[in-house]
Amino acid sequence: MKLRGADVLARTLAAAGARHVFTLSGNHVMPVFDAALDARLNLIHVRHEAAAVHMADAWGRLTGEPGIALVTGGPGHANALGALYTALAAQSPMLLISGHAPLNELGKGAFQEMAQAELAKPLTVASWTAKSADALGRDIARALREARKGPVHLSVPNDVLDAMADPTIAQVEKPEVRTRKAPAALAKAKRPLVIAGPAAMRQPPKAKFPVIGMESPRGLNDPSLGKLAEVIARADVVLLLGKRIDFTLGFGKIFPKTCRVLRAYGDVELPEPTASQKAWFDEVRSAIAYRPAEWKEIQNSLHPVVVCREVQKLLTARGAVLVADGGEFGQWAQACLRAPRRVINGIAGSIGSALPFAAAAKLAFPDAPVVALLGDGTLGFHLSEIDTAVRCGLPYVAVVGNDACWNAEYQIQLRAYGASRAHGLDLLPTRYGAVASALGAHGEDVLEPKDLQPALARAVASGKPALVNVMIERVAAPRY
Ligand SMILES: Cc1ncc(C[n+]2csc(CCOP(=O)(O)OP(=O)(O)O)c2C)c(N)n1
Ligand SMILES: [Mg+2]
Repeated sequence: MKLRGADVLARTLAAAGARHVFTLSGNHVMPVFDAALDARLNLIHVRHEAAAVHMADAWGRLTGEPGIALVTGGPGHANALGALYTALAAQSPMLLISGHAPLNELGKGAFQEMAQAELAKPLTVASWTAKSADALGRDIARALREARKGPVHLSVPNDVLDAMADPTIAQVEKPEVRTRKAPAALAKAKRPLVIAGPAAMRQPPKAKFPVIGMESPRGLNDPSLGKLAEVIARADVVLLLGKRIDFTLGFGKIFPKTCRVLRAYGDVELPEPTASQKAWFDEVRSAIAYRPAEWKEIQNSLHPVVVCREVQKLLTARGAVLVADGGEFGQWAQACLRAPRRVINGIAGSIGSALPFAAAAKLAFPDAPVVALLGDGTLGFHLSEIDTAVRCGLPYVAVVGNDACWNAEYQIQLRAYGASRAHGLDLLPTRYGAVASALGAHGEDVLEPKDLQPALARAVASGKPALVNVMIERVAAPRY
């Protein structure tokens, strides 16, 4: 018995372990919606295609299993593309499947015809168009294998989805993990450092070496890395683990001239640290942990430090997930908050992903608290995803630092052009808590410091997706 291409696609995904598909419907992919029923794939239907990609991205980063996004052809695909940039920079395991005009109409002005695979190419580690129903299962299996390195795109023409196909379901074999020994220079170094790219950071080698993750476009000025710059300036050997020398490392200029910079990819076995290396690692850890002592004195205000102090109490539970995104407030969140799991917008420096990230995190870890912090400008990108969270029952807590401003850019104006030339970056002091309530979530608007803690407590207790909009002080991101 033959199966439709769409059934082969859905069953190959399911056989590889996929359970959820983040999607926005459209003519081209309706055969896959139909096939998802028998393949027992759960559809999470979003409000914008970029949100589906962000969710697949967060799912991939948090679970290690490729997140699956499914969108329609042409404009649906185009809407999804921007979000791939964030996933690419984060080396996220994920697959974007886009519907596509039928092969037999290409070049004739087909409905929503577009050079989709070409458009997605620079945003992915692999991107192509399926050519036949019989090969579709193998296409999906290959896509899932390639997706271990980063986002992959596959366009699936409508006629390929509808054609009858060989029913053999391609298996996606688990990769063989080969562990290599770290370069010998590392064991002999006096002041070694291991700096990891995003993927290596998520699976750091088990070792007593501190592995420093670089996942901020601010590089050494990433406020979650404290005074790391001071210890890097003294390192004698640096091992870059799955990390290229790019702008985040000042194109190599951040390392002292005498420092040896080595590179490794994949699973690396780090040496047992010597006694003197252990003492050095203590210095490294305390440099990273550095935060200005004055912060403790900030009280009785809605300064971001005060907001984070209250939010930290929600993140102590086992497996708690911190999501941080967007602007100066996002930088405060990264500086102040610690959690067992963290997903941030990352090296791409693209704002807007927080609510989709939080929804995917809650789906991945239903029993763990998920708290997202984001600016008010950032919130606007995917505000309607609150509806998705309500509909799908994904009770995260989003804390919006509302300074009625695109403050990160406003701060650039202040620094570069002066206060008299700061313009164009105001937002309104909108009561986003009320907006969230209207969308069926739990909403809070916090205007006074005394209301913050009770509002957060009610948000958690509501058991619903919750948004706590805090009218914060407009301050620049932390610098040490
Ligand atoms: C997709 C995208 N568009 C624009 C920017 C530029 N940008 C970075 S931060 C920022 C302001 C964010 O404002 P908000 O979310 O309110 O945070 P705030 O800085 O006010 O705390 C902007 C516009 C970006 N990084 N990514
Ligand atoms: Mg703002």
